[in-house]
Amino acid sequence: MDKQQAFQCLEDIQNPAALRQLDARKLPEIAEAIREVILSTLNHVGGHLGAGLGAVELTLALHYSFNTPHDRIVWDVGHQAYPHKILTERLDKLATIRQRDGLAPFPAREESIYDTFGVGHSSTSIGAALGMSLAAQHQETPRHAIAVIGDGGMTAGMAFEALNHAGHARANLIVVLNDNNMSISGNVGALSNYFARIVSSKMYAQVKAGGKKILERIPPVWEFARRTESHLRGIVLPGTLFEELGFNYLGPIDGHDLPSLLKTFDTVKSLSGPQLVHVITQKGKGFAPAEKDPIGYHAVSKGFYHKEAAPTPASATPVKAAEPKKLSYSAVFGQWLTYYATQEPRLVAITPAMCEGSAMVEFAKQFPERFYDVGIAEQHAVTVGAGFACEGMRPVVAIYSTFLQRAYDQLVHDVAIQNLPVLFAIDRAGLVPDGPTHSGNFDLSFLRCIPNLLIMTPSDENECWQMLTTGMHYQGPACVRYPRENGLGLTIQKDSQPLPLGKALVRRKGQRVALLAFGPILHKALAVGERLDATVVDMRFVKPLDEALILELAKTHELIVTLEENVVAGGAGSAINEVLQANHLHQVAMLHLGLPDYFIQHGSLAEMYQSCQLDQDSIFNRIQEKISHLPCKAHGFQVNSQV
Ligand SMILES: Cc1ncc(C[n+]2csc(CCOP(=O)(O)OP(=O)(O)O)c2C)c(N)n1
Repeated sequence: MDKQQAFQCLEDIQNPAALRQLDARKLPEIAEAIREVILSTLNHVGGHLGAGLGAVELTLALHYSFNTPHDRIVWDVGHQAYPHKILTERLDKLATIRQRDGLAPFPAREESIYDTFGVGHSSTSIGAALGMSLAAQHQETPRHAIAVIGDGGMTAGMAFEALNHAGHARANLIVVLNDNNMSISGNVGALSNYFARIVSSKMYAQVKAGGKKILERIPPVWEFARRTESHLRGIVLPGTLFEELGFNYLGPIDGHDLPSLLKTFDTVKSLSGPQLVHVITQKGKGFAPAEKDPIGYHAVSKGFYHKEAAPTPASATPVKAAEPKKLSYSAVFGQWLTYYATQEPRLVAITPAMCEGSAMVEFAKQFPERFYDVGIAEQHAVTVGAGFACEGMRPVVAIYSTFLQRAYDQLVHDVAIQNLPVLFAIDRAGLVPDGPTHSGNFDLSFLRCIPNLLIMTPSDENECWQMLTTGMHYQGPACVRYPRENGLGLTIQKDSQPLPLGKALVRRKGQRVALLAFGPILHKALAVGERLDATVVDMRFVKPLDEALILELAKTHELIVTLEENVVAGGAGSAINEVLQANHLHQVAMLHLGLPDYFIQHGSLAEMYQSCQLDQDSIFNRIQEKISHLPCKAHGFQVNSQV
């Protein structure tokens, strides 16, 4: 089926009600069309691929069997919801996904009545669907609530907290465990092994049923099989774990076999109490490269699939001068980790299921015994790090800013109160194109109020390296927070010494206005500083602050501007204001530039900065505007229009 045929096939099925009018025998053709639409669209715009391809039949079967949107389907994480968006009135908008004013990357309640719960972070679906089920009970509204959760999502404590509650409440809740044996990396942990054993024992049972007659004619083999059977029974009965938690277990079933799925969902609809349907799928199903490399095709950039592009003859390829390679901050962290592990034998590295995203693949390869992927379990990642630190090890917890939100109490209670030397490498700080669910906008505000923390904001990759080293040398908890972006292409000074704690760096001396920048926003400040002839400072430390320098600048300048990619509320700029107020320096004017008090929707980074006036021109204009309100404005500021 080509792209045009695929779109034609789906145009008549704009919503699940229309889908439910069709003969079930038509569903495989629709599945093929959905895959073609996803592949061709993502080839133009990029996005999450593998999980959606793996959930096509499951999505079709759910919308076909249940009366959506009256029945509530809650997707976990939401990166697998592209087929769902296609089937729920958004086929024509799929090409806008993840773009400004386009479809959100994940289900979003404001986008569609079919998106019952906003997601992006994993392992929320069971709890949310349980709430919906209990609400239906209160409201005396008969409806099904269905949580669809991956085997990766199931590794989080939250998922088990919800199972525990549902089993106890005897709620009418259906949990569909979409088991593809993958998180972003291969799924890890004892639970993942348990799922695999369920599947293999079921397969064994099927082989046994079909092959018993043949096997009986070969006694030694049958004897072996019989013994294996009793052994398997001893270690795993399908679904025991869930049944012990009060769920009725159904499965495992082939998640690409539509008749099986439909039959199972029809059965499950008539049952009351908590139900768990275990569905086996293949991530990337239907697209061979993604089936083979599910990690590489978890998410794709545009142009990943060259079916439509004319092949370029090798001789016609223009020879480009090699550009200096700009490493991402994540890559710098990954290199630092591998380098530093050779110097510090006590170093261990922990990731909550983000080995690739946090650039730890090389470390994991070189130091497998010092690498811990703990599954999607941010809270545990922090606490297990604290345990390591208690015993004199030097744990590094690599975690995205947005996911650290989950582990706040662990950070305070397990690490900071005990002043344990855990180094936090906080990635994806600030805005990211996925929008509010994944942006790391709050960490400076929620970190700086915790006693004992050292908090550093590198403005380039060299500083990032140095700060990681500084954090490793520090005898307490330390945080280095850096963005998703690339650095400047600098050569890294690998043998650099730890930085003096709490010392900022004056990068430009100017007059009257001082720009105090935290993190890579420094480079916008430097450009604006040139135009205004302002002093520009790379603050480096949010905690401890360079108080002496701040006080001096406040005494010698008329306006202090703070810049950070964090919400203004309670952020690093507020910290500077606190210092000034505590020292009775009221005469200096202040302007805090940072992220606003609303969520910034997905889009390109440039668009996101513009929308909240954190692009370079807006920064300049906002400072100019502030200057125009200063009491001494009559003196006039020299603005260098050439820069
Ligand atoms: C709290 C949280 N931590 C980490 C992530 C990053 N993340 C996105 S998808 C994913 C893997 C999910 O695996 P699974 O639930 O099995 O879904 P699959 O992709 O296999 O369908 C991870 C770790 C996240 N979204 N939320």
